[in-house]
Amino acid sequence: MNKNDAKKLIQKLRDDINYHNYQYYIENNPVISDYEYDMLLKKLEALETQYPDLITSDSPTQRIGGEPLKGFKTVEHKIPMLSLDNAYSYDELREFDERIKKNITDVQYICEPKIDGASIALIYENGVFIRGATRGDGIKGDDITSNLRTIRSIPLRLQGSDLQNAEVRGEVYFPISSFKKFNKEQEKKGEQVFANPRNAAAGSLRQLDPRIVASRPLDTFLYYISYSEKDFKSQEKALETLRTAGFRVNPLIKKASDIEEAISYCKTLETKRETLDYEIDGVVLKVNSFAQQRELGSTIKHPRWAIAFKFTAKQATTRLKDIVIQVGRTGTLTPVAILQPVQVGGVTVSRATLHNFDELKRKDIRIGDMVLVERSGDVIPQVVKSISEKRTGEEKARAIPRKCPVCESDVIRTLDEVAVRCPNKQCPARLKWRIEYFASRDAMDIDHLGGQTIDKLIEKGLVDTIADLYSLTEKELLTLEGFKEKSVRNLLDSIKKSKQQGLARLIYGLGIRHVGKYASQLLAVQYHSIDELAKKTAEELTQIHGLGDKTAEAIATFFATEENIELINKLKDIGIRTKETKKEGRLTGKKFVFTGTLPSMSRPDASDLVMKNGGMVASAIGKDIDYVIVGADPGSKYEKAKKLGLTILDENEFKKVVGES
Ligand code: 0OX
Repeated sequence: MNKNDAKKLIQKLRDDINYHNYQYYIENNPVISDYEYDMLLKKLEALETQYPDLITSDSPTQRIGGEPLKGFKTVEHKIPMLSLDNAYSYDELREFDERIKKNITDVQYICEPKIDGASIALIYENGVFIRGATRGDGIKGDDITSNLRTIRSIPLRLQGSDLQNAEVRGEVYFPISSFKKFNKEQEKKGEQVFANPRNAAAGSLRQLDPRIVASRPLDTFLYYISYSEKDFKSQEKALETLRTAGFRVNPLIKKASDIEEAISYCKTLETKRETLDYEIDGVVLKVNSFAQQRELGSTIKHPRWAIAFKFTAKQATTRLKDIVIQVGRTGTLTPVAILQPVQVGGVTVSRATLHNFDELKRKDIRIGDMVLVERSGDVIPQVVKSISEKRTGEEKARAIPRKCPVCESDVIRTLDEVAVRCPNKQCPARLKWRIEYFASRDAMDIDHLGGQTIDKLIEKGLVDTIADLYSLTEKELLTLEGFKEKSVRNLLDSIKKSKQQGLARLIYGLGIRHVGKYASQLLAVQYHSIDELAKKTAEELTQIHGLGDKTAEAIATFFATEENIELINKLKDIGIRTKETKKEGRLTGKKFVFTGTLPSMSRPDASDLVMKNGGMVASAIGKDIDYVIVGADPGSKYEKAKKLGLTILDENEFKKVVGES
């Protein structure tokens, strides 16, 4: 191919890739597979390697890469980034409206979810992204261009001609669903965990190595054109322009014709808050007309034409009364804060996680401290920081325990791990977790076997292993405090019933590291019996599509351990179902995800129905999911499914698909 042809082809490939990028990241409507997309990108990369002088900064190949920086340059914003005035009640919004109406009549508002992320300003020249900065102090910010380039929803070249030379503003955020996973992994690697998605977004943008930023799932919403050659009449038009230029604009933004309508919007949005996959901390109301905005002008701090209505805070301060040590299923010791109970965003919080001892030391949190507590998304409450100004000198630091608080074994702490562990496999704390896990809803689903009952069983020495549950007698159970004939009967019945739960649930209930609900089903479908599974080497296990190396390794290790084999043999003797007849059904090969409460079915029943027909139930949304079944109050999975354009069904439609209606 001569250079001229290469140039043409390069242009065509870039246009195609930009189009598909837009379909995927902005429209949530991919029209080609990931594989096809990767092939286009590979082809472009090959051509650019052959003709390096044809590489331009707006090429889709230029998102990742770039060497780590030594530090960020400080840059001045074209127009100062003002902050927003706040309102904490609907009456304050009405006062804001009154102030506006002193000067102008007939005002309409644009209501925007207030994204709780990191603010950014992006500059485009001749339609090409040339610089991006943090808000900083509003006048000057950090030049974080190479980090922002890695975010797929930020176009490197704009569509259309409206914003050729412009500065636009918006928010970078860390999706809540990815945040939880991300924090867990950071914790495992011994790296910094973030208190909330906002800190994770801001912290990511401060990374000096753009490749690290590229590996994080950051996303954006844009909401403001701070400078452009073309004039727009209103915020509504500006948002439309941003959208057509290729930016992501929040789909929940609405126009209100008066302040009462805007207030209803705030109320509705607050009820939706928990269902979104991004954090919002309020609503931004903006006077729609730009002529009116100009008339109102700004103070040195805030525009007079906008206000932020703040939702109930999800943070509160309270006294940290104690730090107790919790021993987990794998023996990991975790410090947990016991708090003076406090309301955080409408929920009473009396315990909060402190993650691990490194975090505890890093944040210098002491018993007796006043602390800032936060609840974000649906993650467990956490202690953000201690308020050191309030210290009296009486506060006490919590040292890393040398002994397990439950069984008093000496703890171990390996160099590469942040975790402190109790090495005693027979530690009652571990046994409790193991039984709880085995009995849980997605595993053997044993009703009436809660944490307190398990504690009592262990205390009395009635169970040493999971298998012992099945030999419990009426007489023994009657010796437990609070147990009467009826409660004993109920418990024995549900233990008996669990024998027939089936292979997938059994594998899951064994609590093998890295083996979740989905992997358990894959294994059950593949091997049909626990004995077959136990024979497999890690290498053989990795052959199963969808099973990772770490998981395969963990399974092989589990079955290479004598006491586990003993347990399996006991379970077989008891008559627990450890074999599965091969299931071929109308749902063979189909993957389902459930979110929200179904009107007439329990989650385990619905899952069983899928598995009975040869299908599988996954817990996380991904592109390979065939059906997403949505009930009342769905979680962030619903948003994600919509974003990926997956098939979404309600209970009735689900029943039709499984052939039960
Ligand atoms: C947000 C948000 C922040 C631009 C002009 C006045 C304030 N966090 O979602 N700021 C603004 O507007 C700025 N809008 C928003 N939606």
